[in-house]
Amino acid sequence: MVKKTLIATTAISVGALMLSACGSSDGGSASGKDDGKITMGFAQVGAESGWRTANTKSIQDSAKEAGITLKFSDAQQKQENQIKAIRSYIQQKVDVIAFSPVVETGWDTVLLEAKRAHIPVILTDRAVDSKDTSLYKTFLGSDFVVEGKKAGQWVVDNAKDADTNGDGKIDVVQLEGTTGAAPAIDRGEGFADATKANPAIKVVASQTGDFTRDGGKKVMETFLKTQKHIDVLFAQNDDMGLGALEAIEAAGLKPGQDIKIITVDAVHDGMQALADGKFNFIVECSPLLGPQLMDLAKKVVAGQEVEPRILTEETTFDQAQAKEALPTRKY
Ligand code: GYE
Repeated sequence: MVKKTLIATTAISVGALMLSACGSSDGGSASGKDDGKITMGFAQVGAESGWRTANTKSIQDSAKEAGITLKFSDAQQKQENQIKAIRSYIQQKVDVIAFSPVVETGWDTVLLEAKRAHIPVILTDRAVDSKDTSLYKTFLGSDFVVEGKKAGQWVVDNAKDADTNGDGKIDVVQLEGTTGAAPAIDRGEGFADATKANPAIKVVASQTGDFTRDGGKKVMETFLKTQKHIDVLFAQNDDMGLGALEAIEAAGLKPGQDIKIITVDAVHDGMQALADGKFNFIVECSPLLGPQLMDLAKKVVAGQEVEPRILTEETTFDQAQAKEALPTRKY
């Protein structure tokens, strides 16, 4: 465990030097346990999707590469499990805590406990809605509102095609992510915002599929039973879209043709469905946050200032672009 005697206001460029210089004040070592290594406690959301699997691998691989000792926990999509994990990391006196909050609300108490224990916290992937932004050092991840807007913009730009029964109305069903999660809230908001441009586009049903294939399949089955006609499905991640494919095919409809499908993530199976013509458009959300996260961890442990918000760079894919990108896709 690295000693936290460093002064945060010191110039950024000398931060790394300070780490070794300050350590010498307590017996010649930069670390309380003599190996100079940083220990990170990481409280992961779960293993709900292909995105999450790729994200976990990225974090584990990059920790190894960066020489950071990783304590990793899987909360199975439950906030109480994440809070428990964070408390245990505080007790174990890790050097830095990173986590991807399953939902936005309800973090202030445990984050305050970390702050009082002088353990810096980095948010990765998902945001919290805490008013007190001093409770964490930075937030690394995507802009989910922009992702939702890109998805909605596709419907606006392809309105003629998206009206699959040609009745002048574009009836959209939406599979939402986990209720209360930042990507579910923000993608929904972005989509609604972009589609306002065309009054013919209406979200006629919207329900959570919890970001899982199974959830996507079950909810889509209900939509297919309850809706007279569906022109477009907006699934807030690939996995729910992939689950919905099964329901659509089982109902005797052609995904990608009878129902246009837009998803978010661009994980391998989603990209395959897009290349196969079963999805129509994917908004990319990169799960490969590990390298940047380890870099930030080193900086905050060294007491350096970091940007409070670090955005991931992302693109979009249509069917032709998916075909081209698939062979070299890493996840
Ligand atoms: O889109 C979804 C996952 O928080 C960005 O969580 C992440 C989302 C991702 O389950 O597939």
